[in-house]
Amino acid sequence: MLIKKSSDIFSSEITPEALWQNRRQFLQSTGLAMGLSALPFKSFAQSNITLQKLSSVKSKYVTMEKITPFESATTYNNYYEFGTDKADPAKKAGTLISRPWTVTLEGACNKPHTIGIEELLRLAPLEERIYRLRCVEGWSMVIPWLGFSLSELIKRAEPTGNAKFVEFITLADPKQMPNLKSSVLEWPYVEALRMDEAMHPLTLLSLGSYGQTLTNQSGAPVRIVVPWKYGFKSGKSIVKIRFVEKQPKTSWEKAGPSEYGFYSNVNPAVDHPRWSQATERRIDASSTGINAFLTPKRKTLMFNGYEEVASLYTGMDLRKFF
Ligand SMILES: Nc1nc2c(c(=O)[nH]1)N[C@H]1C(S)=C(S)[C@@H](COP(=O)(O)O)O[C@H]1N2
Ligand SMILES: [Mo]
Repeated sequence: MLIKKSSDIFSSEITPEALWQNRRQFLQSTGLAMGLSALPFKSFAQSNITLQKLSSVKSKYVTMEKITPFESATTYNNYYEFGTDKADPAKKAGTLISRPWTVTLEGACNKPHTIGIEELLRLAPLEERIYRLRCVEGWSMVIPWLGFSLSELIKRAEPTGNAKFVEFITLADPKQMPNLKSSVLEWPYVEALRMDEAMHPLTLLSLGSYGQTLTNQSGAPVRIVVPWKYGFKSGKSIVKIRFVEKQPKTSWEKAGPSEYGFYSNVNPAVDHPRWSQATERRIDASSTGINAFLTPKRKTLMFNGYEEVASLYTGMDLRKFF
């Protein structure tokens, strides 16, 4: 069924056991069939490894919708550091060095620190969360992420009362990223959330997808996923998380302040100045490239269907704070 009542597809539903088991079998048959404990993480540098064995928690954050094929989700990407064409990241992100990797937490917090990727992978049980991702351009996907709530990491830094916003700074290394020579955006790619948005349990720190570590084009080795906001709020390849008092300017706000607001909540009632946001096209195997324009449109849902976040915006005019 293409059109469902929005209440049918909320992410808070639990996948029926049978479907979940099928997914497990599928995941176990993909990737490397080896226990993670058998090898240290260092030996996995650059290759995608199965994270299945670390994924012990059955998440309540799943949607029943058809999962976007891995092939589509990893060949139709936005990662402007590697080029602005949807096919560029898959072709060019092979030069990204995702190990060793550290994430530094700094700014308005009692415990600023740097954490390595191996420690990050073990910070909290990895959950498989199946989220819709809605790009501001009008396409969407359904992706099985692996990760845990960003709040787990934020708590460790003990943000102070001055930490009103959280800034996410991503990797910007011209040696690894060919398109940093272009000025399409200001580098590094910077995104930010209000503190309560960053602490919301839906906000995910993702370390994998499709049962394995993130592919480079998907934002290896660690990215943010904020499912109720347009995709550009979900920064890839995060190196720094900074707690700040003032609302930061993000790369997209700097590039087009009238088009890309700080909040960027998915909202079918507030159009982008140049196009409607009322509908979207779901990307799948037959809908990439030129075929994307032949895929039937579906209605975009308020907050991308994640209505549990509505209380974060009580009393705010979401036309003004778009
Ligand atoms: N560092 C960085 N993060 C980024 C982007 C980018 O260009 N650079 N593009 C954003 C946009 S516009 C979207 S829609 C999502 C796309 O994620 P996906 O390619 O994994 O679907 O990543 C976001 N994160
Ligand atoms: Mo996007």
